[in-house]
Amino acid sequence: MRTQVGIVGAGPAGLLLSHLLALRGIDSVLVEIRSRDYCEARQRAGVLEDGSVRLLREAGLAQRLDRQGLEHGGIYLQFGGERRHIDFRDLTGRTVTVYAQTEVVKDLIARRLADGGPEAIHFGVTDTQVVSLDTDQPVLRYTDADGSRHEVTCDAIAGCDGFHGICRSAMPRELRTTVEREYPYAWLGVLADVPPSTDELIYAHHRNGFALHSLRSPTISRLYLQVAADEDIGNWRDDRIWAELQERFALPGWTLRQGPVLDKSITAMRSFVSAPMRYGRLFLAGDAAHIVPPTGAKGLNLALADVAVLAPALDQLLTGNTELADAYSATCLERVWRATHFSWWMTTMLHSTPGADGMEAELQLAQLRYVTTSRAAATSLAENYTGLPLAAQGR
Ligand code: RFL
Ligand code: PHB
Repeated sequence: MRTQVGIVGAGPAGLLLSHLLALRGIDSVLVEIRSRDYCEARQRAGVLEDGSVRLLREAGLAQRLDRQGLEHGGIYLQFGGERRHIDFRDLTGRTVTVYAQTEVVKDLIARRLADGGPEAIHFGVTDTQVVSLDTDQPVLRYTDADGSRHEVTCDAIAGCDGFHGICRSAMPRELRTTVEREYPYAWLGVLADVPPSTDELIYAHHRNGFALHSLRSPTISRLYLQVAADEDIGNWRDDRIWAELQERFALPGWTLRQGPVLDKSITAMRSFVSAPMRYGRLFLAGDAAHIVPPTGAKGLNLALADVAVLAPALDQLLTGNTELADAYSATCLERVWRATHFSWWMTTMLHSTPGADGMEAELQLAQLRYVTTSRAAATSLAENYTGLPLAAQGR
């Protein structure tokens, strides 16, 4: 078999890349180890930057997003018994949109299958391999859901297979640099069948630990609690989760509505960057190359931004011009490191570090007071949260 671009992984990065390439008349084969149902149900991110929304709109993918996405003009930061608003619209003229990653993935899968037919995405594959990466005919191998082995000769391969994928480690170890930090806490995420108790997201700093009130729709809330890094989900019955959320969000005159818990899980917190994002004809995009802690709501947005740079670079590469492909890694890494810094900054400002001394606690409060009272400091948060201007993305 032959295709122009082999794509490993049907997460947001791989799916959007396959669509952007199709818009340019470029063929791709997309392979995914999980089932379609699994990909569509996986609970993850919820906030799209202004630039991500525009990217999806320009790619003709925003019909449902424009109807169901909830535009938010700011966030609340809560600490020391007060809840203060950061007004993104006023500070930057930009907003973010709450639209779950599950919905982005559903829209992308539906569109690829409608445009490319059932062969556009191969779900449920096993034993994915990428080889001959330093030649101009790299090869993608996989076993399909019926057990047949396939070998696809490509012009380029995109490794969009997430943090636990196989593509990153297919690059020679001595040519890769990885920088990593694990945080001494995790997030317990809860999906609850109850209307949100807030009009915009609440990021709460509390002595018991951080809490976040987000949402999925006018009837579904998404809530997070900081828990120990090695926490066992079995220790968190629903009534304990609600009691802890009530305590961390407590504010006179405000009530947190409770409802049935639909889903709960624990996510580790880490920062990770592997560079460069290219080896020969293999290009990494999204979580395959970098991970940020979720406090800055950046992971999904970075994945989309990478492939917005990759699609034109591959288009040019296929015509024999390597200029954009040669610049791909550096272009993406500039945005990745900005987001890595912002996500680290939000994370360390808002969480309680186990064993921290009184100095650290006071420094966090001083920073929170500053960012909610200085227009300059608030603008810095707002422009990072809503996303870098598209010009810095190389588009
Ligand atoms: P994805 O979404 O992980 O998709 C990668 C896809 O590749 C498949 N795959 C393979 N396919 C074929 N062959 C192989 N050998 C393969 N190995 C893996 C996987 O099954 C999967 O379908 O990566 P992508 O596209 O780069 O998208 C990135 C985003 O998903 C990610 O950055 C965010 O969701 C991060 N993230 C969160 N971000 C937020 O902003 N807020 C959150 O609340 C939030 N929660 C999360 C998260 C990431 C998580 N992960 C990765 C464990 C919660 C979790 C659990
Ligand atoms: C979410 O809605 O899942 C969400 C929102 C903001 C974050 C992280 C996760 O910072």
